[in-house]
Amino acid sequence: MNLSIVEYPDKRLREISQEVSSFDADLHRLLDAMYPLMIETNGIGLAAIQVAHPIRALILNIPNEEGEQPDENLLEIINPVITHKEGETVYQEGCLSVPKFYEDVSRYERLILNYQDRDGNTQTLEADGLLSIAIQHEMDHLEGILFIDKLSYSRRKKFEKEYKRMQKERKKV
Ligand code: QAP
Ligand code: CO
Repeated sequence: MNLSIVEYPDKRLREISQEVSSFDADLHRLLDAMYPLMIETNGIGLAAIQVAHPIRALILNIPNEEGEQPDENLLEIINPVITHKEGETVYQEGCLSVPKFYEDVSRYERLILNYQDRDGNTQTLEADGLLSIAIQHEMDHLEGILFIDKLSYSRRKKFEKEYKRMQKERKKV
């Protein structure tokens, strides 16, 4: 499966992702192809819609203290629902679909998540720290929401200007 990252301002990032109902070989093939792409592109999280598959599936691999992402730390999250959330935390986020731009975003600090794994089994996860932030960032993708949508009006304006300038530079090469 040949996947590539859909980048802002591509309208496909604005679709609402659909619930997964078949936990079949097609789903497994997609997840299996997303993982190496995420690692190659230095990502820690990737939603299926970012590779043009608008389904409620996402993967995460949060680096450990050594900055490594061993395969056994891969999380595959299907049809996630947040059942509890608390606190507030601010983190400088980025996104593979918004390359080379980072800005502070406010999120819940802690959450409890219900989701399904690749075989359709129900799982529960308690998350805080970067994992909690990443889950919320990736779940926003399922609703067509990007982290830049959460910026203040003035920061968003600054982003649009910088991003357009950067895209012009990228077209030259
Ligand atoms: C979402 O983001 C996230 O601009 C995952 O040039 C972000 O993996 C979760 C990336 C912050 C938690 C905190 C971005 C790679 C990767 C770039 C990513 C880039 C290369 C972003
Ligand atoms: Co993202």
